[in-house]
Amino acid sequence: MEKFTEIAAAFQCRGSYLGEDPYGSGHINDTFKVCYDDGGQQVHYIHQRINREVFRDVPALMENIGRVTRHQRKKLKAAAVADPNRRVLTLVPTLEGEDYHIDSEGACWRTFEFIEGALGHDIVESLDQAFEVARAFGEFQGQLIDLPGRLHETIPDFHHTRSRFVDLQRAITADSHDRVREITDEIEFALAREKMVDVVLDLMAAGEIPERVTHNDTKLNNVLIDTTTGEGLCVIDLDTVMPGSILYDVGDMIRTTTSTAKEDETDLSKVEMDIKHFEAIIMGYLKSASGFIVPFERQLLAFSGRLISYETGIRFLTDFLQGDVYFKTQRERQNLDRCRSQFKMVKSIERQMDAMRQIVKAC
Ligand code: ADP
Ligand code: GN1
Ligand code: MG
Repeated sequence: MEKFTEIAAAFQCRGSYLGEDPYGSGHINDTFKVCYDDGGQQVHYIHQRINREVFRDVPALMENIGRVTRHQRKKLKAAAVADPNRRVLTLVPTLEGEDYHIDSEGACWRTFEFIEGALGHDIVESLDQAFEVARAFGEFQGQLIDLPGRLHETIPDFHHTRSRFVDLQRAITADSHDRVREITDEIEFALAREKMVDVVLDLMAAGEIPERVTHNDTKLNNVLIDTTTGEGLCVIDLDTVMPGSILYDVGDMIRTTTSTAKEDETDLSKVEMDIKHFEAIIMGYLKSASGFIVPFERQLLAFSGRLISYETGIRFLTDFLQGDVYFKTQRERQNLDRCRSQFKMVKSIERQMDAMRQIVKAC
């Protein structure tokens, strides 16, 4: 495609451009796996068009990613691990040495070395995989625990659940697409749970839960799993790495890695929080995080799954009310389906909260 000839020419990629395929299933950016011919050998890169509606300050975003990946690389080098370049993202600079390129239409692009022999999964395949994903995200937090200076907040109030709740209330009042009347059950479900939105925020404000460098988008598919060994190899999708609570990360792992249903599953009988997967996540996470987690954080690990499933559900519901302007959709009412499956997760977690707390205690 013509567009990629322009993008290929902008970055310091090896070889000449052959072709591209849309890649992955992210809801925000546009990702392409691009093939190059390097002296008869095929090499791949990831070219990514950054969503500027969502990420307003691209220089700050890219500065974060540069700082984070350099720090990770330093840690990997110090630990003398095998294959460091498959364990951290590598940004490819533009010909001018910048870490992003603005194309002729004003869109922002960045490029990563493609990590071969590893895949991100949309649905968890095994308990071992759940363990590995959680271990990898915990390891990522551990690598960044001593990152000097504070990162930019690439999306202000990203996991500020109170703000997300207020956004929902505003969308209900505005009802700009005349959708409120068809979703009164979902609205009632959301509003009835207002009490939980301040729990983590209040503890953070009181200094009981520390602010740390967290990933903030710890979906299952944001860890590349080695296709041969099954190891959780590389944490990707670093746009939202910024100050936060580890509970946001653990909560999103629980949301996406304890159910074997799709995020937009319409058969809600399939959407359940599976306690065995939860146990695998907690064990994997604590394998990496036991050295830095504090008691208040540990106490809220089970709750975090309820909170982030709820928060993500109300974000989908808000977007549905606003006419599907934030998350990419492939079909009508997809955001509503996504919301319903998140709320089903909330219910499933609420039913199993005691058992989940027991598991955390036992680990
Ligand atoms: P989004 O923000 O849209 O979720 P991601 O950064 O997660 O974008 O990338 C989308 C998909 O592309 C990922 O799920 C993963 O499968 C793949 N991917 C991203 N970066 C790499 C990489 N450096 N090497 C191999 N695959 C990658
Ligand atoms: C978005 O980009 P992606 O698909 O990894 C969203 C997350 C949501 C997730 C829901 C920047 O993540 O916050 O939890 O969709 N990312 C942003 O699937 O809003
Ligand atoms: Mg992603």
